[in-house]
Amino acid sequence: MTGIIIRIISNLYTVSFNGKIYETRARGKFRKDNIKPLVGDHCIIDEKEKYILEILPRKNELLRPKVANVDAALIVTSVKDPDLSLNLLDKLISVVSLNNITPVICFTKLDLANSSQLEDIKQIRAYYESLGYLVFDNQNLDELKNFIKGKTIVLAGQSGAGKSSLLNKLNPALNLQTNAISLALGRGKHTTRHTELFELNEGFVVDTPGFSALDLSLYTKEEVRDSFKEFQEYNCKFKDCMHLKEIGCAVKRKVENKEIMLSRYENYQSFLKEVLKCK
Ligand SMILES: Nc1nc2c(ncn2[C@@H]2O[C@H](COP(=O)(O)OP(=O)(O)O)[C@@H](O)[C@H]2O)c(=O)[nH]1
Ligand SMILES: [Mg+2]
Ligand SMILES: [Zn+2]
Repeated sequence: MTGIIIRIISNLYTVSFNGKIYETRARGKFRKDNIKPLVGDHCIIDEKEKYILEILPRKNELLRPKVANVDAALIVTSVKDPDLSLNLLDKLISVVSLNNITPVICFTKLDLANSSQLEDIKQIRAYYESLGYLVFDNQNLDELKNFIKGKTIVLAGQSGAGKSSLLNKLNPALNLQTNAISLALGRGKHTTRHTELFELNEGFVVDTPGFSALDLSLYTKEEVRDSFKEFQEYNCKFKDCMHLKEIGCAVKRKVENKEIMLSRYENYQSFLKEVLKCK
C-alpha cells in the first residue's frame, strides 16, 4: 500500500496512508536527487521513523496549483451570479486539455436561472456532451460522486462559481469556507493558502482553483486550434487549415449549418487573437 501526500507545509509532509494520517519528513536524499515531493505524490513511507522513503513515478504534474497525479479537472461554471460565461468555459476546457488532463463540467446555480435560460443551458449541455465531455450539475450529486470515486480532482472556475460550496455539499465534513460573491471578488484579502488534498469518496479534491484562463497564452495557435475537439472531425481542403479565411474550410461550413455551436467558433477566434498578441 502506498500513501499520498495530502499537504506540504514547509518541510512537513502530511501523508494519508492506510486510512491514517502521518506527519512525515522527506529524506535529504530527495534534495540531492532534485526530487521535490508534491501534494498528490504517491509515496512509500517508513511508518515508524516517519520518513518518506520514496516518491513513485508521477502520471502528470500541474504547476498551478502544484499537484501531481491529477485524474480530472472539474470546471465549475455558474449559470448566474456570476453570469454564465461560455468564453471562460471554453478557455478552461482548452487549457485543461492542453495540460493532458480530462476536463469535466459542472454547472451550478441552476436555481437562479429562469425557464428560458434553463432551456438554453439544456442545449448547451447537450452540445458539450455530444463532444464527449461529462457534464454534471450541483443538484444531482450522485452522478458526480460516482465519477469522483477514487480519483484526484482539481477544481477550476471563477471566484464565486460555487466550488467550495459544491465540495461541502459532496462532503459536509469538509466544512470549507465559502464566500458571497462580493467578498470573493473583493480586493485586499490575500490569504496565502497552501495546496491541500481533501479526501472525498475514496478520492481526493483540491479546492485551490487550478488553471487560470491566462494560461492559454502559453500555447501555440495550432495547439489552441487542436484543443477544440470538434474541429478535428472535419477534413478541410488544407491540412493545416486554421479555420479562419481559408477556402474549403469544413469547420466554417459546419458553423454555418449549426453543427458546430457558434459560441465555440467565436471563442476559438478570440483565443487565437489573444495567443497571437502574446507572441
Ligand atoms: N443560489 C445558489 N447559490 C450558490 C450555489 N452554489 C454556491 N452558491 C453561493 O455562491 C457563493 C459563492 O460560493 P463559493 O462556494 O464560495 O464559490 P467559490 O469561490 O467558487 O468557492 C456563496 O454565497 C454560495 O452560497 C447554488 O447552486 N445556488
Ligand atoms: Mg472557494
Ligand atoms: Zn478549416
